[in-house]
Amino acid sequence: MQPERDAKDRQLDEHRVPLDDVTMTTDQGIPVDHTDDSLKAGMRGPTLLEDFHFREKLTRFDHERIPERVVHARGAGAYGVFELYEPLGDLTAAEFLNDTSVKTPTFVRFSTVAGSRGSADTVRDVRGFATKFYTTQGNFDIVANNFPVFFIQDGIKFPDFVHAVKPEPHNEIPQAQSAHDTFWDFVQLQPESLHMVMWLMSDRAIPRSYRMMQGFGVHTFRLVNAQGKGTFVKWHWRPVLGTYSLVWDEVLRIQGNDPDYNRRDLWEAIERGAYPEYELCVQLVPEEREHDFDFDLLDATKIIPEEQVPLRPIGKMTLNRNPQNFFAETEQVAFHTANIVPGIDFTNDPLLQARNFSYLDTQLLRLGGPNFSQIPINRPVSPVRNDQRDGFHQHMIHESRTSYEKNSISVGRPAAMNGYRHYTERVEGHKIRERSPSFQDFYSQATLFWNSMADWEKGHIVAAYLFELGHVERKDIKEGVVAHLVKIHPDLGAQVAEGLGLPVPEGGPVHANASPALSMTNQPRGIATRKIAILMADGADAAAVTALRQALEGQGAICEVVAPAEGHVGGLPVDRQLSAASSVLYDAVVAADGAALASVGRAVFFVQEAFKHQKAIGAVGTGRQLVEAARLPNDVGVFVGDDIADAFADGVAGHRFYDRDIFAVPA
Ligand code: HDE
Repeated sequence: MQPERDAKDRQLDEHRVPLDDVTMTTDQGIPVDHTDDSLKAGMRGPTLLEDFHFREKLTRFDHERIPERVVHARGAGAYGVFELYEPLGDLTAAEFLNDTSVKTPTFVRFSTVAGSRGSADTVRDVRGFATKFYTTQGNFDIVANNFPVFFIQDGIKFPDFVHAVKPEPHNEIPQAQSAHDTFWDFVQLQPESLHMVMWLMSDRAIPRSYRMMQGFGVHTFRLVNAQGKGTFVKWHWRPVLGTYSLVWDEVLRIQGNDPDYNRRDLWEAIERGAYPEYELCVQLVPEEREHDFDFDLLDATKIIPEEQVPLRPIGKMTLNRNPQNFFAETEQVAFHTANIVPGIDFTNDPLLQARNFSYLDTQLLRLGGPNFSQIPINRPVSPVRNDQRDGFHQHMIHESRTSYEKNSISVGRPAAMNGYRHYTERVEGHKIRERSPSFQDFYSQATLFWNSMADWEKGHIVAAYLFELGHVERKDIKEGVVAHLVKIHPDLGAQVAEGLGLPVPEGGPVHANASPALSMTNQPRGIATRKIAILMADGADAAAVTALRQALEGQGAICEVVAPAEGHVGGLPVDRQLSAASSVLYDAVVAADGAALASVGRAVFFVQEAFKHQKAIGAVGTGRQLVEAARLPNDVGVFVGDDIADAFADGVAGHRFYDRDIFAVPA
């Protein structure tokens, strides 16, 4: 079913250019009759300057590129709609948070942070989750990440941090990786980064899908109601499908098999009508409780544990439309933390204050001047009326004789009234260039994160530190990091030190606090939209496959038949040829033939690799022989027989068999 057309979609019609059955023209609208040869003086002569079509075509090509985003360069976007559950008038005056009949159009861009525009999707990195709400009162942006904290506390450190994580300047190595000396040197010298780095070393940094990851506004913002009363708020996006991640060995292989893995997943889900949904939740803190916490609400390296302040769901966003042109929409969209509407305001978080400067500043360069908000994707659906004028790429024809305020010449001209009012806050202090003492605890919440992890998550975190620090050349940097890790938790520090062959430094006492909500084990589970490969050849039992498939697809899973050749197998259409398929592109695998496939190395490897990545493995009919040929060291999460549908589905929903021993699997 096609989604309803909303105000933003209709507005974009003004800019859409259908390209069916039309004559080619120049940019001046002059018809072109031939575009394969330039105009030359004689058959073998030089090209003539007067060939305006040739010159224009080349010039336009030469100028196609714009600067990529200085961070978050690689991304993928989608349109959606936000629907409110109940009016929030007691908290905020924002219209779109007060009227449940309003469907607010949105555009979301997901991204990685460190890599260039062409880098692979499945790198170890933070993911951006930026949402533009086209509200009746103007654009409101939540420029979020999939981690709830950040590397630094004060925006003045942002250039230092980004320079450290980006490829090193002398040789531009490595691309889209934090596993290098400058990043870890920054970490050891800037311990405020330690909490965020715990998230970065966890599997949260390698999400299975943009559709299966949380989003966090990170900073404390403020809601303000019509009476001017403020309430602190943290924004959370919670994916309806649950939160799932990949595993490290898998992502390394996906990078080769499908560098567009997350982008493609988002695109295909929307094309298929499996619209990604996210609940918008808030954590609310009354102003009177500002100082009730053992951390500072203005410190962006801290979370408010959900057990302390629960999440309140306030509405749902559904992504239901893919963009039509990547450059025009996804590349040119411009987000800004300072795009807020009446009823929402900032706090004095020094990271947020810096962002409120940086985003507009960067758009001016990246999008070529001050009129970037007139680019279709950035245009609000509410009217834009003011005295701002001219500049590069001005698209509007302002009709008035005057463009200043106040004036007595133009009648009915834009007047400032009933608009956005900044929250009234009393502020006093000395001008100082110092960090507040309330920002000085760098370890407690890193410890909280570690304590909250399941054993398998802890194991992956240790492995990630070892991989990353294993790529660091300087021993003093490794030692510096390990000295911090023992203070986060002696177990963490000891395991990493031992793996690096370093002495285990003296730790200190650490607290035992935990926040169970932080573990991915405690997130909702299901099999909807999970991808399952069915390995078939001509000997497969098509009836058994069809029965299993119907049971899985009935719960929303996607089954693909993988077979040695394209066409049909056992009467079923083949979705992918075995030589073009890989287990890492699926969540689970069913062996449906063994008579032929047990002697095909690629099919055997497919099963072994899925086993290594702790995925559910099923076998129906002669598929048992394929599983036997794979010589798996144990049968944890391996379901064999013709009545496996329920148990196998449960296994897929559990995502992975983390307790499966995979140490000896060579795949
Ligand atoms: Fe950003 N960030 N950021 N950031 N950020 C940008 O804006 C910046 C921070 C985030 O899909 C840039 O248009 C500073 C936190 C996302 O287009 C730039 C600081 C969070 C995106 C910029 C931060 C984010 C950006 C680069 C510290 C999570 C991609 C291009 C003071 C809450 C948006 C651009 C998109 C992009 C600056 C920290 C999220 C340079 C100075 C914290 C999702 O303006």
